[in-house]
Amino acid sequence: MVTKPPTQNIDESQLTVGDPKTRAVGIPAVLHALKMSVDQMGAVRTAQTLLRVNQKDGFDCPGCAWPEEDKRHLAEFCENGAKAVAEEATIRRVEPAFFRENSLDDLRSRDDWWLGQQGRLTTPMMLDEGDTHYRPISWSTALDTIADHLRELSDPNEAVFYTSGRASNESAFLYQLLVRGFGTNNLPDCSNMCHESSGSALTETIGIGKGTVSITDIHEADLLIVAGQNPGTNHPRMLSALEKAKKRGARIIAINPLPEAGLLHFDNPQTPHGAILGGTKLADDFVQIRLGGDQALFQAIGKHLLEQEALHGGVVDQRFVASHTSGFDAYAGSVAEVSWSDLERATGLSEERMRAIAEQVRASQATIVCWAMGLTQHKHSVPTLREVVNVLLLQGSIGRPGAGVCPVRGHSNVQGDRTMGIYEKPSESFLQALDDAYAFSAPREHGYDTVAAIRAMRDGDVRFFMGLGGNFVSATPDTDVVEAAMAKVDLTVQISTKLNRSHVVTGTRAIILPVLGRTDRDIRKGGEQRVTVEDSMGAVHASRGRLSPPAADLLSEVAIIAGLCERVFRDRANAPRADWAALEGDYALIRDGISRVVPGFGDYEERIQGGRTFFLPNGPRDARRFDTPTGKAMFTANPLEYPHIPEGRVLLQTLRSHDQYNTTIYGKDDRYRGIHGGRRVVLINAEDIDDLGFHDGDIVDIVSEWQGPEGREERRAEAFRLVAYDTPRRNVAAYYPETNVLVPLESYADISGTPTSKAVVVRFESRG
Ligand SMILES: Nc1nc2c(c(=O)[nH]1)N[C@H]1C(S)=C(S)[C@@H](COP(=O)(O)OP(=O)(O)OC[C@H]3O[C@@H](n4cnc5c(=O)[nH]c(N)nc54)[C@H](O)[C@@H]3O)O[C@H]1N2
Ligand SMILES: Nc1nc2c(c(=O)[nH]1)N[C@H]1C(S)=C(S)[C@@H](COP(=O)(O)OP(=O)(O)OC[C@H]3O[C@@H](n4cnc5c(=O)[nH]c(N)nc54)[C@H](O)[C@@H]3O)O[C@H]1N2
Ligand SMILES: [Mo]
Repeated sequence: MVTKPPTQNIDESQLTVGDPKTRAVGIPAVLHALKMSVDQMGAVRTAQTLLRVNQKDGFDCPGCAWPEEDKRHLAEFCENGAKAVAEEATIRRVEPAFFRENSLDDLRSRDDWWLGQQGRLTTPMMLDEGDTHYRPISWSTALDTIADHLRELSDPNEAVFYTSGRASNESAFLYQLLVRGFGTNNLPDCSNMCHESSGSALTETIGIGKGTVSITDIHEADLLIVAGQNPGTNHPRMLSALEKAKKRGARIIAINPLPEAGLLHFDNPQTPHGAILGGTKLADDFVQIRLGGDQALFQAIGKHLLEQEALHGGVVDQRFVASHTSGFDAYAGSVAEVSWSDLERATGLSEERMRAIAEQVRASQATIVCWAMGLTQHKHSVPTLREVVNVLLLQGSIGRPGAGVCPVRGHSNVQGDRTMGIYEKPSESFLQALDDAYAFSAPREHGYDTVAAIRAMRDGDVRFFMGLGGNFVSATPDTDVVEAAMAKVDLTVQISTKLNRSHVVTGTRAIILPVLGRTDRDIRKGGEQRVTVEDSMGAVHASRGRLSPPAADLLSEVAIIAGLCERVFRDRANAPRADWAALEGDYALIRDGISRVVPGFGDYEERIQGGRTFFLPNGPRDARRFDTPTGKAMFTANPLEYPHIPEGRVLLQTLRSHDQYNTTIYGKDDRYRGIHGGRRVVLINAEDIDDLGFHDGDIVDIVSEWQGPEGREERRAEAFRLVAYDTPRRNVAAYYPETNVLVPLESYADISGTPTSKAVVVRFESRG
């Protein structure tokens, strides 16, 4: 079976384009969120639910990983958090009758928006070889079938276990134990496509793959640089923190090819000032950089700072550099050599402009750089982030108040999942601790990351795939390749809350295991359970669902995984030892296991009582301790890289609209960018439309071009409307996941392996 992502059932006839907004949130956002919530949940459940988001005894917002403020508002939610909650807490249901009425072929002709709109999954479903429809099965048959299949593999490395970032600490920890107990490290995760570049660059340079700031640091910073991030849509609660910093006198520099509304202006709906009086101007300086120009910009800042140091002194924190860093000379040499004309070409900014930006950095006593996908999804993302670290190290802006690195994570527990060992390259110390705690010997050989897993599936080396959440088929690059690869697997299993494309593009056999979400009450034998999560700033806290679950016998992620452990490890000589039924009945027993394996979780249970939050240890932040080979923070010298765009071509970034959560599409509007009623648009500079011989509003195919080992490869996404937009010349933007079909599997970041979702060379073709 080779399928094609659907285009036939998509109606874009209502698409309209208006003026983009220059300010974010305000009352319209609140009304919009409430309307969607009431549509999905009804009025009573809306009230019950939204008041519980991010409260001390409520549930953690599944929207994003931005931390909560210490002093919580009664309704600590944002428009897009409310949408994420409504999507999960919907009263719509996908029951066995739905699968009787809709064949697999019908479902394959639907896009992720339609699939998601059908509601919560309620019953385990199975698709046998040759079946045209899924049919219901019992929980025990489902889990037995999976365990039997795993037992029959000739090598544990024929199995792949994917994780998305909503899994709690408890389920993620148990999942990696299942996988390693079974005998493989094939644990690709969404992080491979997300902040892997941040993890790679930070581990190497400062000795920890995480950010070094807390929310208080954000409030106390002198200068906040927000690069490659669209917080107004993707981390709206961050705007309140930026506003607070601003009120204390911080400057904000926004670095982005697009003038995103949330970067420019914020109307905080929770204060009268924002709701009525016109809100806060956020960015003092908007830097409209070219796609992939950030490495050059940070080199330029470093170059200017070093020149000023040589002329006048007082710029570089000499004490910090001497005592806490290594590699300074090589770094200084590399930026001295790079030419301003190359930096200008890479960024699209003049030398004068870049020096003016650098002057703002020089004037700051405490600088924080925040970033997201605009910096991590390029071929040269790791060197780009090393340059960010270089600039901060020059001024000693790491490990002191109001200063540091702030990779802003996506999924609400993606950082926690990695802490729990969801990683294809686990450290020896982690594995040793796991072995000791569970009396077995975990495999040492590294496993597949996301790109490697797809290759192995494509090549017929994988016979089993399981997804703990997520939507592997739609989220990964090179959709056609992935769909064909999925079909080569014998059994694909998805543990999911909602229907998505990964349930309908399957292996020979497929199983859907419906699961409780964050908002659902989780009662197991030992009583009502809570789970824990880690936010983007390394703070851990509990989350407890409050709503009645979509079906009475729905299991939690923990219960499903514990059931599999029980079955897979039965009669196995080298397998983790634990009382799986007891763990399933009381998650505190899992937390006890975590506290024995993962550093920083001592007294876990006590530290999360009463809604309390605790911080995990962080060497750079806590004590300017850098756990690198030299024991110091490392300056690095990185040759300048930036994308080269061939004649007649443009560079495409794939991004999120305001109405989606990754592959979950809430609706077809992108309010801040002025797009309504459709998603198949390309935002492009008006002069480029002219130069390429098209007109604003033309419908075109997007064709990506990639030089593969066997010559030039082409990939096509059909029927997109060209929309004139304020973006740099030859830099265009279109929504993910519709454009994932264009991203070549082999186009990924050096070192981190993250697909280059923000840099795809494309051309346009008129449609016949
Ligand atoms: N509502 C909502 N919230 C979400 C998500 C969601 O889909 N919806 N997804 C969650 C997840 S998993 C993640 S990872 C985050 C994603 O959060 P973001 O990273 O904000 O998401 P993107 O839409 O990919 O936006 C990328 C931004 O970077 C800019 N950009 C692109 N290329 C470059 C570049 O080369 N340089 C610079 N300086 N800027 C560039 C784009 O113009 C855009 O503003 O959000 C999380 N939160
Ligand atoms: N072209 C392009 N591709 C990208 C990106 C991009 O910017 N451009 N961004 C990348 C990034 S940053 C990321 S993080 C990935 C996201 O990749 P994924 O994490 O794989 O995708 P999501 O769309 O977040 O997954 C949504 C599905 O998760 C399931 N789900 C939701 N909540 C729960 C839960 O509590 N438990 C369980 N078990 N399941 C649940 C639902 O069934 C839902 O359909 O996509 C990546 N792909
Ligand atoms: Mo992400």
